[in-house]
Amino acid sequence: MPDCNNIVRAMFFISLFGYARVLENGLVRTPPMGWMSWGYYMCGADCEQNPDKCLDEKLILSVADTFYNEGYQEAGFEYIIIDDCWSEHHRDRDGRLVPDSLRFPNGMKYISDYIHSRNLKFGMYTNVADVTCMRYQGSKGHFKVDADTFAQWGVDYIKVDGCFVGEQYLNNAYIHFGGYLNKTNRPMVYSCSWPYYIEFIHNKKPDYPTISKHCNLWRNYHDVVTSWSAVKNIIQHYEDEYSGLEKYHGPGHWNDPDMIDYITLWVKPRMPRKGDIYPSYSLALVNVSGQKRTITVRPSNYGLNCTDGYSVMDIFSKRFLKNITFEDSIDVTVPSEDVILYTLFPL
Ligand SMILES: *[C@@H]1O[C@H](CO)[C@@H](O)[C@H](O)[C@H]1NC(C)=O
Ligand SMILES: *[C@@H]1O[C@H](CO)[C@@H](O)[C@H](O)[C@H]1NC(C)=O
Ligand SMILES: *[C@@H]1O[C@H](CO)[C@@H](O)[C@H](O)[C@H]1NC(C)=O
Ligand SMILES: CC(=O)N[C@H]1CO[C@H](CO)[C@@H](O)[C@@H]1O
Repeated sequence: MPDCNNIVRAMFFISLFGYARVLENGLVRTPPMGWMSWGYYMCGADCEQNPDKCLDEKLILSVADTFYNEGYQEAGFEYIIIDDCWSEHHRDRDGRLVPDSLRFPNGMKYISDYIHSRNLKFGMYTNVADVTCMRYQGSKGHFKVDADTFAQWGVDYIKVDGCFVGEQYLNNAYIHFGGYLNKTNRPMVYSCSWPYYIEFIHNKKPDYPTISKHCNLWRNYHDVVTSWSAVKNIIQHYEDEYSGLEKYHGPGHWNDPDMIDYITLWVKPRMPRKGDIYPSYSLALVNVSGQKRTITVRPSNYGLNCTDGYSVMDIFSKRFLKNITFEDSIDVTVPSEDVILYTLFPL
C-alpha cells in the first residue's frame, strides 16, 4: 500500500527543489579565482608594435609558472583564461576554430597540457555572435563544433560573451551553447556574459532564475580595468543590487563581478560543520571609502541564536579572536579601502 504521508512529503520536496534548481555540473564549489588576459593585455594581438602587451603562448605559460612558483596556487588562484583575440580570422576546412599561428604556434592543447601539468586549470573565450567583440571568429552557427573543440583541447572554463546580438537571441543562445557543452561530457565552467548585455545593452531585466539554471557564473556589470575606481564602481554596484542578486549566488553558481573576488559576499550562511545545531555566518566587512571607520556587528541581528555563544575567527590570520554571546556586539574597525573577514563558529 502506498503511504500517503510519504507521497505528500515527496511531492513537497520535489517542488522545493524544482523552485531552487540551478546548474549542477559539480564545478566551482567556491567562486573561481585566477587570471584573465583582458584586464591588462586586452586584445594583445599586435606583438610587433607592442611587445609588452602581447597575448601569446609565452605569456600564458609564464602566468602558469608564476602561479606555480610564487604562491598563487596555494592562495587558491587556479584558472588561467585566454580572453578575446586568440584565433585566426578564418576557420579550418572542418569548420573548427584555429588559434593564431604566430602567437600560438603549438596550438591550444599544448598550452592546456602545460597548465594541467602544473595542476592548474585552463580557460578560453568565445562570443555567441558571428564574430567576437573584437571581431575574431564567433560561435554563431558553430555551437556544437566549438563546444567539441574546446573539450578536445582540454578546456576547463569557457567565458562566453554576448556582443552584437539581440535580446531574444541572447536568451536562447546561452541555453543552447550550455547544452552542447554538457553533451561533450567534459565538465567546463560555463561563464555567461548574458545578464550584462540584457541589462546594460538592451535595457531589460535579466531573468536570473533562468540564467542560474544554465550558467556557473554570470557577468552582472561592466568590465573591470586596472584602476581602483573601476573596482570601487563594481563593488558599489553589488552593494546597490545586493537584495536582487544574492539569492542566486552559491556553490556552483555565482554572480561574477569580473576580475575581482570575496567582495561580493558580505554576510553569508556558513556551511555547517558536522554536529552543528545552530546556524552560523561569515561576515565580510568592506570599506571602499577613504576614511577609517568602526562598525558594530551583533550576531542576533542576523538570526544567530546559539545560547552557548560563538567563537570569532579572523579568516585572514586564521586566529580565534574571542568568544561572544549572540547578543554581544563586535566592534570592527575597517581601515579605509580594506576588507575584514570573520567567521562565527557556534560553541
Ligand atoms: C550535464 O548535465 C547533467 C544534468 O544537469 C549534470 O548532472 C552533468 O554533470 C552535466 N555534465 C557535464 C559534463 O557538464
Ligand atoms: C535558531 O535559528 C534556527 C534558524 O533560524 C532555527 O531553526 C532554530 O529553531 C533556532 N533555535 C533556537 C534555540 O531558537
Ligand atoms: C572559546 O571557548 C572555547 C570553548 O569553551 C575555548 O576552548 C576557547 O579557548 C575560547 N576561545 C577564546 C579565544 O577565548
Ligand atoms: C562598511 C564600512 O565600514 N563602511 C564605511 C567606510 O567609511 C565611510 C566613511 O568613513 C563610511 O561612511 C562607511 O559606512
